[in-house]
Amino acid sequence: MEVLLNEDLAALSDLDEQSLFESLSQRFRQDRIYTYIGDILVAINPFKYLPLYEKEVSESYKYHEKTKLPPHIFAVADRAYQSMLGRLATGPRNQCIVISGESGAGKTESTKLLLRQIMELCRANSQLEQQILQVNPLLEAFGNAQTVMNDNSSRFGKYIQLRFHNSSVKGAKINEYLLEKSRVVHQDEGERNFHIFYCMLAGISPDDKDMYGLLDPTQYRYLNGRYGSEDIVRKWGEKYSEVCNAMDMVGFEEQEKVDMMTILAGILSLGNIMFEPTETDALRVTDKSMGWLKATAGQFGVQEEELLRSLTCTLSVTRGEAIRRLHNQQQAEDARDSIAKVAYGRVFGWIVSKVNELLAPNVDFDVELSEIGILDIFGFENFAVNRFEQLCINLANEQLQYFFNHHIFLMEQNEYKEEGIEWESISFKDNKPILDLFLTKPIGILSLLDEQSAFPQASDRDFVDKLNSKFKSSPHYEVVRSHSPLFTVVHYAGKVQYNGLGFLEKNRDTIPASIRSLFINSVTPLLSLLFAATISRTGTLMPRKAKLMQKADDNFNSTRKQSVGAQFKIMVSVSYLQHSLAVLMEKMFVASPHFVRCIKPNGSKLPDQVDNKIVMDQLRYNGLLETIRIRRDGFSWRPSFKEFAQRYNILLIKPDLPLTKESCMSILNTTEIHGWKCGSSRMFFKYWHQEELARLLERLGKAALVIQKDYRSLRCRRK
Ligand code: AD9
Ligand code: MG
Repeated sequence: MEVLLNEDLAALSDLDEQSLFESLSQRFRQDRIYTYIGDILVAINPFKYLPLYEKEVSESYKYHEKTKLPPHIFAVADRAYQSMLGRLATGPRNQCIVISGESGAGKTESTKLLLRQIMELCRANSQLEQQILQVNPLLEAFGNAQTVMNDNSSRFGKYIQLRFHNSSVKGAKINEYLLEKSRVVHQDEGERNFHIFYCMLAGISPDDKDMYGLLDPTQYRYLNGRYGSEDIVRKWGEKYSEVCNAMDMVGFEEQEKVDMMTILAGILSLGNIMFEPTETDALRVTDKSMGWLKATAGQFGVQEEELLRSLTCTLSVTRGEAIRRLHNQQQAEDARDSIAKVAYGRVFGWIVSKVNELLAPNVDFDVELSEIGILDIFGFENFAVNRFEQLCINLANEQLQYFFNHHIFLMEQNEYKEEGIEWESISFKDNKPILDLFLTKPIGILSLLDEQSAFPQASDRDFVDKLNSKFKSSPHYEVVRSHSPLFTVVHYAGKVQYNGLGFLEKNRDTIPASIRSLFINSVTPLLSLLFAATISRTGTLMPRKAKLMQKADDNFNSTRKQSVGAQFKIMVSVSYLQHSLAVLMEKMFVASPHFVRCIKPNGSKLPDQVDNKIVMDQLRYNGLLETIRIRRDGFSWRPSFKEFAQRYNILLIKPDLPLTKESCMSILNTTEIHGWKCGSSRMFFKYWHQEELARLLERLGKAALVIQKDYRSLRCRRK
């Protein structure tokens, strides 16, 4: 089958916004949700089942020629895998697949399809393969939740690294980015808590329900008293067995699962503890919630009095003297919620580190592994109320957009200039100024946030006032006149108004030392472990001492003096996110990238509907028009003379060819490939040249095989 012209938009000669939109929506109406822009895949979320992922389809895309089959997510998997094996091209062996798009655009589904297809491609060790595939349902249950934008919204970012030796997978590693812990204690209208709570309540056996001390779902405040129709509950029940299954497959032990569920039950009970003032200064737990206090203490495996103490007062040590400060009602409720958040966050972190332990490659030290990484973060969000979490999420997306721009526009066009290639510059919407607004030191939004977080007396209002005075003239910032601490950032994907309430507290992300010691003494082994150890940036559990040593040579984290015993600082969360993303970007910059741009067709999660404005906005802010231009006119593959000559000298059948420009030209002159250019140190090729050359090599390989076979049979006959 020959490729239809509009399967690759980089082949469109007549190009403007309207024709781009028309091409995509016309294809979408025919259920052709995938389209290429050269080597980039555009995927429009169909919001319905399409028969695109069956076994035969998966088979047909293995080792396929791109031009012979319609665009597909499996083609991206194939390309990444072949490139990792060095079959397709020169360049770094490590690959990264970067999936972007706003919330609900289809990133997580694409990630799962990619993983599945890569596992199909390297079928080697079926147990490991199954383990890797089961990681997703597990992480989704604990890290995804229903939001108004997406019923299965990722509330954390992840980078999955698949590790290979030659063609077979040897292990995997997950890096997670900033789980939205606040969801455990609060959900906005139309949203839910993390899936796992509903799954557990729906799927657990009556006996286990008694054992964990779980009651009727509508009783729990952290679930907003909302549960669901019978149909939904049945689905959750099924999901629960899937999750349990996944835990078994990945390799969790029975006791660990029990502990995990007990902690979740404890979190639910904790949320129901309410306080009321007494005639004296002290605060007490309401009569009605005394039972919840008891239940929580039982589920967490801690002393009831100790739990009560850590909820109702703070103990600090100043100059060797212990001082107890009684909480007011708000402080007690905050303490309760922060225990819930930190306990959940640690369970999640522990799951990730456990997965990493179980899936670590079992190979000798000197075995060199290559890697395919898949990045699936939380998509850009703009809700009715946008909080600290949205700021972090949108900043991460800002960074990803920069990575895309850098690769597709900046790097490429710089090379044309450096190498003397004639080129008419293509402009693009550079979001560097927006990143600078956040990241410039010492006066970016993040620095100001960290600075204000360090003052115990500073308020969220002070923080927003600071922002207003510093950035009022920035084109990417807007002052909002209001009694509430509001401010607007003009992101690459649109304006978002943030509510600064709670920013400082969330950014401090501290838990009182008393809570830590409460949990360390828990008789639930997992809980005690989670608080005795701390979770490192790489996601592995490390003992506190090792963490402190790491901290010593780590100047990113604030090393400000803390009043002894008063606060146990986990991290300054937004800087932490920033740091871990920067590490990730470094990793991605030295790999060969593959881009998947997901598009959401409408805002109502409906099939067969294209909302012109919503789609057009995405095409615009994703810079798709400019991307098409650069893919059409540009040279996306740029090997050095040495790389090229080394790999393709075989086409001249001259193994000792010098690795020079002249050799490259001679090689290419023996082929019928047109349209390439020669720079001062490297060659410039169109994206499709790579495949043409791969085909030539393959043909040559086959010819060589035939010659060998003839030669062998000749020898046999002679004998
Ligand atoms: V978020 O930033 O995590 O909130 P994602 O990850 O971009 O978002 P997700 O992959 O979760 O979106 O897709 C949202 C929903 O769209 C899924 O739950 C599916 O119901 C639907 N979807 C996405 N891709 C496909 C597909 N290829 N086929 C069918 C799809 N349905
Ligand atoms: Mg997602």
